[in-house]
Amino acid sequence: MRMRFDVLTLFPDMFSSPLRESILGKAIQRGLIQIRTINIRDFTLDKHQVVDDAPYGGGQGMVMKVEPIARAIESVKSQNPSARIIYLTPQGKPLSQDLARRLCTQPHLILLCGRYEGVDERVRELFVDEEISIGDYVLTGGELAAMVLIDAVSRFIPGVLGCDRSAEEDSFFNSLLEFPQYTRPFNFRGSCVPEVLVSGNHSAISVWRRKEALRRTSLRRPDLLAKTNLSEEDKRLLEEILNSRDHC
Ligand code: 4FV
Repeated sequence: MRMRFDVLTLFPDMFSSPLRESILGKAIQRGLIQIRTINIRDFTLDKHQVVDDAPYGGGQGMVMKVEPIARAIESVKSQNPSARIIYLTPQGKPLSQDLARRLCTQPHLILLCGRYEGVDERVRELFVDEEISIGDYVLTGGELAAMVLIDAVSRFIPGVLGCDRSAEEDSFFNSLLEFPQYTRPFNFRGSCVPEVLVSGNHSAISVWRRKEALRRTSLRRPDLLAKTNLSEEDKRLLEEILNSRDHC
């Protein structure tokens, strides 16, 4: 399984270093993922290479013109008509672990990065297959959102996380937040690692980890807990947590 990401952007150099480091960098070297940047400005026909214009109806800011984007998309689609076009925008569906896992089944994604006030509406109507948001805030451009998506999706490609690790064990896998992690030293300025973690009792360790994941999720993201199908054991652990909290 390997994936190809074609990124349509006005700032291709933004992608040079972030994706070349560490795990993603190795995955690129090993050919598990391919990332190609395409400069939308290269698809203008006028000598000033204009890519944006004032919004019809007036208002602040500029809008990205449809023609250069259309030519850029058609040039990529001419090589692979089945490529799926994703537009990164705050108006898109929220990126999640489940959505990242689903996107990982697509061999070829075209990621469209907006700038200014965004793209002309006809880009959405005529070309975009899916709109995705990385969060309810406004960025200066879709490039960082595209990098976040590439990172989250690539982790599901077998081999990217290294032989023994799979994204299936992560936070949100069973839509709970991760349990606390510790490593040496055992005692740091008087703060010690929970005894159970050095007990060697693996069933006690997994119960402790499940309980701490439930505790953290119920405290920080009760919305996630509502979406989790809790086992009887989970409900018992949550009871303990709530009772212990009452007694705090
Ligand atoms: C964004 C987000 C985002 C909006 C205006 C680019 C900016 C500018 N993309 N998730 N949040 N995009 O803020 O994906 O064109």
